[in-house]
Formats: sequence, C-alpha cells, structure tokens
Amino acid sequence: NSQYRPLMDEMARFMETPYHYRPLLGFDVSEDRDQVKTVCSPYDRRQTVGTIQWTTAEQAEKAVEAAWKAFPKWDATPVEERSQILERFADKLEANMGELMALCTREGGKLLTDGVDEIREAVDFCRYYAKRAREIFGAPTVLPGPTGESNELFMMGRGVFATISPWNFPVAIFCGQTVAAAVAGNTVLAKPAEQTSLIASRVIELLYEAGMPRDVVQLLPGDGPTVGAVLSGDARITGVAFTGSTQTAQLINRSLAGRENAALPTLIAETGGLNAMIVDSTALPEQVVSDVVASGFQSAGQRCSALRVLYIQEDVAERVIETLKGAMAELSVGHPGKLSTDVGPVIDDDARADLQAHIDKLKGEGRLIAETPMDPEATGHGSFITPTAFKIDGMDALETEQFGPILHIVTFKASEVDEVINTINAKGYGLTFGVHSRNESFTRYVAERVRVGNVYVNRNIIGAVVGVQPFGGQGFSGTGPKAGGPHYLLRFATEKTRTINTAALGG
Ligand code: TXE
Repeated sequence: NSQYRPLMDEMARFMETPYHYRPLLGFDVSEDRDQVKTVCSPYDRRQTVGTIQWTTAEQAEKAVEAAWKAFPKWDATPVEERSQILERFADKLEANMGELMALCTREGGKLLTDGVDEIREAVDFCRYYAKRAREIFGAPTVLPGPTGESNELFMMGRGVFATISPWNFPVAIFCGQTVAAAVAGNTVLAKPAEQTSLIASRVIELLYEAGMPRDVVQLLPGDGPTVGAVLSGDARITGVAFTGSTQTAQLINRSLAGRENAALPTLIAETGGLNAMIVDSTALPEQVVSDVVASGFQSAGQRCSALRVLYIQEDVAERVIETLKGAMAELSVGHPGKLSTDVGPVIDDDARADLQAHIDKLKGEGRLIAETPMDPEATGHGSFITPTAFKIDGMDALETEQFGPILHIVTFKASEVDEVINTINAKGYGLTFGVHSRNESFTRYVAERVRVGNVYVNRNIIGAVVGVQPFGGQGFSGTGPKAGGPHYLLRFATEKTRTINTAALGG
C-alpha cells in the first residue's frame, strides 16, 4: 500500500474540487443552461462533482465541418510532430495522475488502484502508438518494380473519425481510440460516455496543453442517441472507432450503412463479452478462487473482459465453491477511494436496477450459492450491488452480458468438455477466456478450440499489456484490429502508391 501513499496525498487535493465544462470544439461554444447537467458520485449521490454542458446536434454538425477544414493541414503535418504531441500528452497524464485518479473515483466510482492502472494504460497507448506511427507513417516504403519505374507506398490519414467511448475506462479507452485516430493523420470528434464526460474534458485539456490543435481533436460530451447518432449518421464521417455494448455497435453499424451519398465507412468496434473460464479437476482451488475473484469482481465486474460464467469439473466443484464462499465473505464493498475497499459501486442507478433485477430473478429460482455481506452505512447512498454467485443447471448459463459483480457457475463431467467448448463458441461472443488446470495438454486442448480474442491460462482473465497482447474480441465482441496491438493504427489509415516513369524524368 505504501506505493500508493504519495498518489493518494496528491489525489486528496482534488476530492472536493468542483469541475465545470463546456464542449471543447474548434469554435467557441456559449453557455446554454438547458444543456448543463449536474454530475454526482456513484458511491454517494448526494455528492456533486461539477457540471457539464452537453453538445447539441447543431454543434455536432458544425464540429464535423470544422474537422474537415482542419484535416488537410493535419494530415500533412510530419508524423514526427504528431507523435511528439502524443508523447508530451503521456507525460502530462503522468504528471496529473493524482487529479485524474480523483476524477476517476468521484465521477466513475473507480477504486483508486483501478484508476492508477488505467491512467498508466492510457500513457502506454500514447507512447506505443507514437512509436508505431513513426514506423507506419514515416518514410514511404520503396516497392520493387520494373526497370525505368519507381514505386513507393505512402500511408496517410483517411479523413474525419468519430471516437465513441464507454464509461468503464474513461481515461484509457477514451485516450487510446482518440490518439490512435489522430496520430494516423485523421481529425477526430471524440464522444465520451455520458457518465464520465468530466474526466474526458480534463483529459482533453491536457491533450491541448501537449500541443494538439483544438480543431484536430474536438470533444463532444452528450447523450448517445443525440450526439452519437449525429456522428454515425453524418455522411461526412469517414469512420467510427467505437467501444461499448454490442447493441450500440449494431445501431451505429446500421446508421453508417444507411447514409446516402456517403463514402464507404469503417467501423472499428470493441464490444461486450460472455467470458468463461474452465476449471478441471487437477486445478488448485485456492489459485482458482483468487483468479476468479479478481476476474469476476475487480472493478465491480464492470470490465468487458470480466468473468461471467465459471465451468468447474464436478470432482473439484465442491472444494472450489467452498473456497469461493470464504473469499467472497471477506470482500469489502464500499467507498472506492479507500485502500481497504475491494469492490466499489456500479456506474449508476440504472445499471444497479438492471443488475438487481437479474439477481432477484436468479435468487427467486433458488440458485444463490454465495454473496458478500454489505454494510448499509458504507453503501446506503450509492449505486452498489452485492457481489453474488449463482449455480446454474445446464451448460447454457447466460444469454446477455450482465455488466456487474455476478458470477454464474456450471459444473460439468470430464466427458462433457467438448460440450462446454461448443456452448461457449455457439454464443458467438469471443472476447476473453480462461482455463485452470495443471494438465498442460488439457490447457492446450481447450485454448486451441475456443474462438476468442484473448486466452489466459492459470491466471485471471482480465488485463492486457499494451504492445504485448493486442486486446479485443471477435464475433459479437468486436471487429479488430485490436487495441494496443501492432495493426491497430492501420485501420485508421489508407495506402497510396506513387509510380514514376523515371526514364521520362531523367529525359
Ligand atoms: O456502453 P454503451 P457502455 C463494453 C462492455 C459493455 C459496455 C459498457 O462490455 O457492454 O462496453 O459501456 C454511445 N449512436 N466494453 O454502457 O451504452 C454512448 O453515449 C452512437 C467493451 O458505456 O454502448 C457511449 O459514449 N453512439 C470493451 C458509447 O456509445 C451511441 C471494453 C457506449 O455506450 C448511441 C470496455 C447511438 N445511438 C467496454 N447510443 C472491449 N471489448 O474492449 C449510445 N451511444
């Protein structure tokens, strides 16, 4: 804990600061009281963080125009300059870590350790994409060709990208998508999630301080069906980089496709999962449970990579479940700014109501096997959900993603492994997957057969390191190319060749 002490001291300075923002656009936006929303903390609805003025549909349209105006100059800016802005931005994120942690906790309900992790991830995205951009957009590649002819391949930006992001990684995903689109030479309209727009505003201020021109990256806080829909429906938008739910990605896909007289669009989507873990009889229950608790309950289960369905081989099920009950009884649910807290709130009361309805339904069916005790004093004024585990009969445990601290446990016989794998694959979601076993050939067998983006063996199933594991799914879970991987920037770029008749030039 001592490593967090200096950061906590720094963070404490910003726990009361009121924040007030307007859209940060390439033109001045005047005050509009009708559009001003008050932001409250998820762990205590009586505490306000500040206010944010949302973008109107007209302002969003004007922002698209400003983005196109800025595009040619930005795309012609040497990549070295663009990359340096990202690197200076990374330094600024680090230098302002305490303040950003305070905002992540106050507006996003994030545990302070989660806040640190995601700000560091944002820093890694900036530095990695700056490096990759130099490699991709630097000198043109000389291609082989016949005598008397020279061929070169240039990589360049494509136009105007909208980046639409979720609330669960308000710094990392928001920054990752936005700087990737920008460093590739595009101008960007960044639409943060409604719930975490104050964080986004502070982050964009730091990006401007790092030298990003105001008309190259514009921030459009606002609600999805208004601002998000304007962006995905505007014929001038070249592409959308979206992270959020599968349902919203499908809406955006339809909206992009339905535009008349629009260039063919790109949709890069990173969406939800129904992530599973398989545990065989050779696995060690203590290690399994420690990884299950991390995978299922970290960030109150509000990670796209979080564990939803745990398949345990019958022979070891009782021991794993007993150990899990003990571990869940020890979890502390409460204020996310305290180091002793394991599980903070969920993002808002709507999310809480949806999750509670799911819990009540399964409890009504008599499926509850474990839940964490709650302290009403610590949780009484916020959007808290009790970490809960249920036993499900039959392989097919879950139809739709439940974005909270809820585990579904299914037991299986050794002879049913293929059925488990087929059930996971048949869902069509393919994000993360875990296997726990001391039998190496078993881990290889299942890892080879599940169709997902990220497989984890004998560890928790959350987290990927930028530049090491490209993170993302397939099917209903995303399009790729994956964030933090070597190919991510390519989707924001276009190729152009130049063929020269050198004999004529020499002529
Ligand atoms: O998503 P929503 P949330 C997933 C995670 C979960 C979801 C949680 O699995 O499913 O994200 O985020 C905007 N047109 N991942 O609840 O509601 C909305 O305003 C255009 C996957 O925020 O889909 C917000 O900015 N935009 C992951 C954004 O869409 C619209 C990592 C997302 O909102 C819109 C993290 C519309 N009609 C979370 N309606 C991964 N795979 O990497 C809403 N929006």
